[in-house]
Amino acid sequence: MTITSYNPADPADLVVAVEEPGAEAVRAAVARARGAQAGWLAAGAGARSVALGRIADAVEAHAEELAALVVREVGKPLAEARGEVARTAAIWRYYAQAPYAPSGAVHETAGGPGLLLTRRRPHGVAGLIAPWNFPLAIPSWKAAPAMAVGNAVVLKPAPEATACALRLAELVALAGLPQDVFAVLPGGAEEGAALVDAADVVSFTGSTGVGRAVVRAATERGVPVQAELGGLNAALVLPDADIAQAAGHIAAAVAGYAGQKCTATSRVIAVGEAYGPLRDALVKALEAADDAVCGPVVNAAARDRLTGAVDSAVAAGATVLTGGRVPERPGWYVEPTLLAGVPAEHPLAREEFFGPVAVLHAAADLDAAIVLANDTPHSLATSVHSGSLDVALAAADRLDAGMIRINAPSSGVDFHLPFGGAKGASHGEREQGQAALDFYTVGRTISVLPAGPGGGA
Ligand code: UN1
Repeated sequence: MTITSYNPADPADLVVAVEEPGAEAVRAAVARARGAQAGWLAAGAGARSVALGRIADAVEAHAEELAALVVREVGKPLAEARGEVARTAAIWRYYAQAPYAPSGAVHETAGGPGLLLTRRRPHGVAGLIAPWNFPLAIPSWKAAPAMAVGNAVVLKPAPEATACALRLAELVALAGLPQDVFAVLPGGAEEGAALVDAADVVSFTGSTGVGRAVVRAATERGVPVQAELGGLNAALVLPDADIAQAAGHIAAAVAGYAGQKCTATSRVIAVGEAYGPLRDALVKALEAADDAVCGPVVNAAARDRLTGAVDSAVAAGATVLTGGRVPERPGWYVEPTLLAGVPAEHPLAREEFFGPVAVLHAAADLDAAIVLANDTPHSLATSVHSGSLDVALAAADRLDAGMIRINAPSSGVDFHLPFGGAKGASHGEREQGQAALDFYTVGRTISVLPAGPGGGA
């Protein structure tokens, strides 16, 4: 079988075609990575720090080329692609300091002489399964912390982002990394399953269904696993919000990169009097979201799923406030779309569709808005728009999302802070920041007694 990826803006443009390596090749890559890992750890904090810094340099030195590849392979608008490349370099630079971070602590004994130490050590080989929507940043925010603390890495990218991952591997090699410390194995379900079966620690970002299977398989083997899954993210707009600003942020979170982020907004909840002005401002902002903001969706199946869901919501009584059509042009485009009156149980109001489509709800007051926002197992990122910090912070306490963004789009991530969702949106340790360094290590407790006669029996 061949893995192919096509340009979503120009489906005739084949970006890459590679032979599917198969499960045996994955096992061999993990074995080679395992062979390289001890040397990578033994090289020491200084060597790992320098190597990660060089990867950041290599990404920066090829920034425009990388951004163009992200545009071509996964259809991300250029400004966002450039932003992702800059974030990718920043991620490697941030984790280049992590090898020097303390890896444990010294404790007093409960009684008698001696020392008690804790020390965190790498697991071995990290198996990383990444999605296509952040084809450089997500592999990097998994790989960089794993490598900083001394793991080797085998990455299986999504087929749709194969060329980006292979280019990242070339740049890592250019940075002079020891061989087999960072390997990319393109592939699909077979390679992903083989990686989960062979790695010492597993990190997955992708769909809820596949993620659950990955968690089950890794747990069965007793290896640590984290999974970042789908989000059904709400934006709450209070009557005291700056409505124009809120509409701008929400339009960016609905239509930016055609809504293909697990942090995108798909439910807009207007509280009380905010409804009318927000509806009008949001329709205007979505209609202004052109190719520079929205872009195509990743493939024809994604487009058809989205338009099918919109049509079925309309058949069930919903009103299209804007969008809803497929523009007549080459490429897999869907107009930024806002619907009102979508029945509460309709899939569009309950499931992640991963496209530039949102539903608008009215809530009588903040309490009702919070009940509505929390009524999903996919609680990843929620935005709250209000002129009162007190109100927004109080609301944040009652929202069960993992990421709460006040007067900001639900999408967007601070790469140095823990990232993850509540309830079914995530499994296991957070990604990024200190949480990532914890995830890619396991603690040891070391008890030291004095040697010789003074050391007790
Ligand atoms: C962002 O909002 O900038 O897969 C990043 C995803 C998330 C990352 C979102 N894990 O879309």
